[in-house]
Amino acid sequence: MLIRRQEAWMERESDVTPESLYRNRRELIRGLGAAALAAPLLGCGPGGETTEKEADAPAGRYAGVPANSRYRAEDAPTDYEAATAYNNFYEFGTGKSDPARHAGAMVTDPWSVRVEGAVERPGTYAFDDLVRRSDLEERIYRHRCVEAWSMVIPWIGVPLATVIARLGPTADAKFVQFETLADPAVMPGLSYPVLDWPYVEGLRLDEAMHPLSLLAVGLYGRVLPNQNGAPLRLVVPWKYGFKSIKSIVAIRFLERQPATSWNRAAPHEYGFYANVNPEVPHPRWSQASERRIGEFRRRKTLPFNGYADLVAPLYAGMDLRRNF
Ligand SMILES: Nc1nc2c(c(=O)[nH]1)N[C@H]1C(S)=C(S)[C@@H](COP(=O)(O)O)O[C@H]1N2
Ligand SMILES: [Mo]
Repeated sequence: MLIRRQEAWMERESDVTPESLYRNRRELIRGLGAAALAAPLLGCGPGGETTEKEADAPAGRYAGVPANSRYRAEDAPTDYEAATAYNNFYEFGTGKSDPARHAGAMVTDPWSVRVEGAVERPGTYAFDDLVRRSDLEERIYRHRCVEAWSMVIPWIGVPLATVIARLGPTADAKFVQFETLADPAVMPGLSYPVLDWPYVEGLRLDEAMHPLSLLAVGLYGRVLPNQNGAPLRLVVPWKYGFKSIKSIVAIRFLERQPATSWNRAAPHEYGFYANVNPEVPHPRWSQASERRIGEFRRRKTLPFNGYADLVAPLYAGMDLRRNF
């Protein structure tokens, strides 16, 4: 059953026509232009709740957050429309449009995150205590799903290392595990045993501390839409997208390598590391190329999703075919 569902991934891709993805490109570009102009006026307004209306406005809550010029993929960003309408968030269903349809019911404010395990300052943290406005920066990252489609997304977030350093992992902490909300009242996907809920993911501590690892709270200058993992999701751009766990409610510091959802579901198909690697095919499809959403021709997939110069040293001496 599990295998069937996963094969359905590939087929569902054809549901999204190039037309629907291109539809709003012009509108988006105009919108972003307006946002950039409006930022000095609107960007520093009072904080507080961002309604759906506000998120749709030209300048979102995070307009004016400084761009980090070191981390700007040169590729053109994917349409906002596509990035927020074509999602994987299985708690809301396995179809690509299920998250956008259902995730609005998830309450993301107030939000708190449990910090547990081998850490000096464990406890339950309110969102604003974990992520401060002054932490935030914009980074444009490539985003490569294990299903062989990709996007380019301007995220707003805080380096994961900044948050972890404040929490103070102890010498025993070698890994970090993250856990997603699992609320059957708002997540219809939890009724199906596609994965063992709650969704969990993990990184080695040095991967988590790597400057590329980001805790995202927004995209395109706006608050993260629920379907993209509001209010707080991981972004690890050199790994397949399933590592970038959404709507995080717990961060756990551990001595041993933690369980991770897709690895537990199909260990021969989804490794713990899940580094983007065009040379290691998924057992049921090639990873040598990808379909960039909004483009017609496939692109070659790059080792570590194009971030090899920054992250390859993390894996020195490892056999990346075994540790896939
Ligand atoms: N909790 C949770 N996190 C998740 C997923 C999920 O189903 N549940 N899907 C993953 C997968 S497979 C991908 S490709 C990305 C998709 O992120 P996006 O919808 O913002 O593009 O989220 C990842 N994080
Ligand atoms: Mo994915």
